[in-house]
Amino acid sequence: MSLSPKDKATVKTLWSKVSSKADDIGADALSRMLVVYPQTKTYFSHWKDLSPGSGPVKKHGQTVMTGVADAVSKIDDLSAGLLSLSELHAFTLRVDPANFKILIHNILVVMAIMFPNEFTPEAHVAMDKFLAALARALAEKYR
Ligand code: HNI
Repeated sequence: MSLSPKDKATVKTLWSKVSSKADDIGADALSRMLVVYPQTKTYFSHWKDLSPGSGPVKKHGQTVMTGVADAVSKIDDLSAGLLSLSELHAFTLRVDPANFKILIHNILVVMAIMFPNEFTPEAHVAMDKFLAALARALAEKYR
């Protein structure tokens, strides 16, 4: 499941094509997560409006995608690169790591919808591997 040098190059190429729309990807992915997997709403009960495309959903979608962009730049060592973000989610936010898989699934779905031409089978498998590695790195501090 680890990323080959070719997978890494493919992720970087796909990211370079989609990153200008990162805010939109984040907003839609987070919107879908909250609708399709409503159990995830518990972490955001302090928001006034959790409906798709609301202000806080857009803002946090942006925040999450900043984390994804950061992870792309640290693709060679995600465990070290995402250490403090993992600690934040584990110890401070106490997010159940099962939810990482849910969010990355939604990010993948939205990329496929928004970039059907760029989302080739090869790009799909590389991005899927990368997001799974990102989720594993985020879950690292839970043990
Ligand atoms: Ni997550 C805050 C990145 C998954 C709940 N999250 C952040 C921040 C980043 C981030 C970046 C801001 C950190 C800071 O303030 O220093 N989160 C990511 C990434 C993923 C992810 C890259 C996986 C792709 N987070 C999740 C999931 C949940 C989640 C799956 C819950 C379902 N995150 C939160 C919460 C906060 C948060 C809650 C604090 C937000 C707030 O404003 O209260």
